[in-house]
Amino acid sequence: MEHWIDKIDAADSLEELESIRIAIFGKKGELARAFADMKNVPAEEKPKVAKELNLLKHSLTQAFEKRKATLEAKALEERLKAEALDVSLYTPRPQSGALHPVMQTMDRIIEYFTDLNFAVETGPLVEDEFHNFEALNLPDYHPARDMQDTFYFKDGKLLRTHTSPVQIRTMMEQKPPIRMISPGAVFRRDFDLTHTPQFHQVEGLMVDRKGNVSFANLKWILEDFLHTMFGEVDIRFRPSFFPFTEPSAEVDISCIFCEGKGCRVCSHTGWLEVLGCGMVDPNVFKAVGYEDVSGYAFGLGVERFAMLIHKIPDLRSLFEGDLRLLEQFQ
Ligand code: 2NL
Repeated sequence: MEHWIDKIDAADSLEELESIRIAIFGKKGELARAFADMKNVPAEEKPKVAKELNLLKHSLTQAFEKRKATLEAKALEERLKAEALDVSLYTPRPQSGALHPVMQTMDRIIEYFTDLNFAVETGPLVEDEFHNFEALNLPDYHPARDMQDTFYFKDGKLLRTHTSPVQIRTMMEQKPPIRMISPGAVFRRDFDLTHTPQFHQVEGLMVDRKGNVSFANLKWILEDFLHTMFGEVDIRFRPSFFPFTEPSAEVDISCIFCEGKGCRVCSHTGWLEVLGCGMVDPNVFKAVGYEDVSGYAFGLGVERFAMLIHKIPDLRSLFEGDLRLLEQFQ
């Protein structure tokens, strides 16, 4: 029966070894038969034959375990080889697009107001003087028109200098109450370190029956909005002037770069101007045919918000399309 040891050693696979195991060690296997044959061995030889059989069983078991370990190691090695990953293999990185940081900021601003049931309205980029200026209490002789250097077309049309004409159109189409924002691109003939000819605004407008919309309502929503956007900052309202609001205010937050101590970004004032607002001027309501109403309005520049939120020091980096900047906003 020693030839079984050779068979075990020659087994090429775990499957083959298993069938050999059954043939030797199984219930009807060689060993079982040999032990059963013991009954035919003369009594005086039994101890000797039994001892030999036990020794044989022992060496077969050892040979089997050894071969099994070898085959298992081989199988593992083959599996590892088959499943191995070549980590040095070049694979191009998947390119995933993302919204530009200015549009991400725009979306956050819009989300704040839509959560409060403000409608989102849009309008044409090419406007006329009525919707962009006259209806906003800016007659053509008004010096305030100089505040906004306008791109004019030959036919007298113009690129809108703010999104206010969207509010004018909305008020002319809908009856009060109005609760809306107008996000979008605006254009001014202004190009230097801190200005680009195209930028983005979000303006807001709330109109209801006279007495139902107050400056206190305006203060509450802008303070809540700015805390949502900038976290725990101090906020102050400064008296200001816009032709389309009376009274008017500009709103500052405590400088998020120096926490109000004074630095280059805030010109050592400790404050950053972030938006303009006021109560809608009665002349605007007259122009759109509204009577016995009151309302508040506000406007902000999205690029400025994006730069402050992400602490981007240079306006130009927003428009160069440099992937090293953009990839940081994925
Ligand atoms: C700023 C200031 C402002 C408005 C925009 C507005 C619109 C209508 C009527 C009255 Cl239809 N007001 N818009 C009001 C106050 C300020 O923007 O600094 N924007 C960047």
